[in-house]
Amino acid sequence: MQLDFVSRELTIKLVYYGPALSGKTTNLQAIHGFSDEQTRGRLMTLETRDDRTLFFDLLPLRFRGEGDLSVRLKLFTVPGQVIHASTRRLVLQGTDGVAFIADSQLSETQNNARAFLDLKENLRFHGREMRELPLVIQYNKRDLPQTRSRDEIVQLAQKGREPVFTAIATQGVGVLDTFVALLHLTWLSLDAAHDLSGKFRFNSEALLQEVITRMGARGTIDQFLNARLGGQFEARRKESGQ
Ligand SMILES: Nc1nc2c(ncn2[C@@H]2O[C@H](COP(=O)(O)OP(=O)(O)OP(=O)(O)O)[C@@H](O)[C@H]2O)c(=O)[nH]1
Ligand SMILES: [Mg+2]
Repeated sequence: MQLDFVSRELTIKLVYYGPALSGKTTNLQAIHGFSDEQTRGRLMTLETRDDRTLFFDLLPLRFRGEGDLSVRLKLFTVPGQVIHASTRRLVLQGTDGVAFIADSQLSETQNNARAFLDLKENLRFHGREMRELPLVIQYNKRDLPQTRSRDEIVQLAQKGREPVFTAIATQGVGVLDTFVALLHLTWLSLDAAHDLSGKFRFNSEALLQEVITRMGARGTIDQFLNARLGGQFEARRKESGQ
């Protein structure tokens, strides 16, 4: 998080993490597609011919907010391929929240687990613990055959602490639920650590509602948050004010 006192602007960094080809870039493309012109900046992607992120993607978004702060979001993706380990570590630095994009296909189970462990290790490298990080999980590619069953995902979700969502990112399904939940959780953590709502009369509900509206969606914040299959929304206190 960065706070510019002169322009009264808060910048929040969010990272989409996960195994190769799980749909991280596709999530950002969908968010870019939903956002109105005032909100979205240029989506910067750097890909090889076969769709694979080489370095990272970055999508900047801007919201008016309410109270004394406007909000900029920087959404990053990491490159999922195993060989890009050092880039993932770099991109993760100073992040305020993470969306873990898992691939629902049964054949990808091991790759999901490996990437989750990789996330944990890279957080540790930066002196941070996963349980303190605002984290949401998305099981993407629900349209494909031979995926984990919904019941199985519900069971996993109910065992864990992190809110879990399902998605078909190529169709935009579930993308906003994941994003709204991540922003909600991240805000709770930042607010718990820095009392932003007290200091700046900032209203996080107004921000989330603005996000939903500017993405051309209908519905209440609760409807988005309630799309989760399990897990909880609770503030995770940050150990440092990065
Ligand atoms: N059928 C299906 N395909 C998807 C879905 N989401 C993404 N894809 C496809 O999966 C491929 C990989 O998607 P990307 O978004 O590039 O994956 P990534 O996670 O960014 O991959 P890396 O950059 O290599 O880490 C692309 O061909 C997408 O169109 C989905 O929900 N369903
Ligand atoms: Mg990518």
